[in-house]
Amino acid sequence: MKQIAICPGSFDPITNGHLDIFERASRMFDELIVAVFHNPNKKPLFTMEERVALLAEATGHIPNIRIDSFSGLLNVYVREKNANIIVRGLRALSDFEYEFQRALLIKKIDPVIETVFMMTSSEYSFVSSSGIKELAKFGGVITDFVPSCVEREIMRRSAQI
Ligand code: COD
Repeated sequence: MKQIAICPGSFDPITNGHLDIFERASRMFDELIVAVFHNPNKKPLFTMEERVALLAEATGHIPNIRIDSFSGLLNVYVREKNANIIVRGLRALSDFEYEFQRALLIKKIDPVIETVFMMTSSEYSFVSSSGIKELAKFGGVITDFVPSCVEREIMRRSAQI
């Protein structure tokens, strides 16, 4: 049976930390679906369509990856895609506490679904979407931390950040 894994997130915007997780996870599963969550309570910098387009551009070199979006409960979406694995990245101990609780909650409501954690690569351990936006807002250089398409779009709209 084809092993499909889901990598859910806000990806506002995708960073090299996310990309590193996608590249490594795509080698572990037959298909990796990167799913952008539509959160009605958040005002993202990039619209859903923009985040999907940036993810598609940045991951064009990964053959078995698909970019999608979803709203509502993650476990329902995972089942809709005939998957049973959620991939999450871990940076620090603070990530672990949050992720551990969420993984246990998902396991409780849907025991078939497994959450797989991947450690960040050390060079990206401090990279976050919010940190990148703050760096860009105050004129910092973000070249080393995001795919070039993201740098281009952030620079283009730097007045809005
Ligand atoms: N290195 C490695 N991993 C990283 C890095 C990095 N530098 N930066 C981020 N990551 C990882 C994060 O730890 C995360 O695993 C993933 O990349 C995505 O990160 P974000 O910040 O873009 O996404 P989140 O954490 O905001 O995503 C939250 C979800 C959308 C997954 C969550 O809100 C959700 O599941 N919503 C659906 C509603 C639902 O079902 N809720 C109940 C579930 S219990």
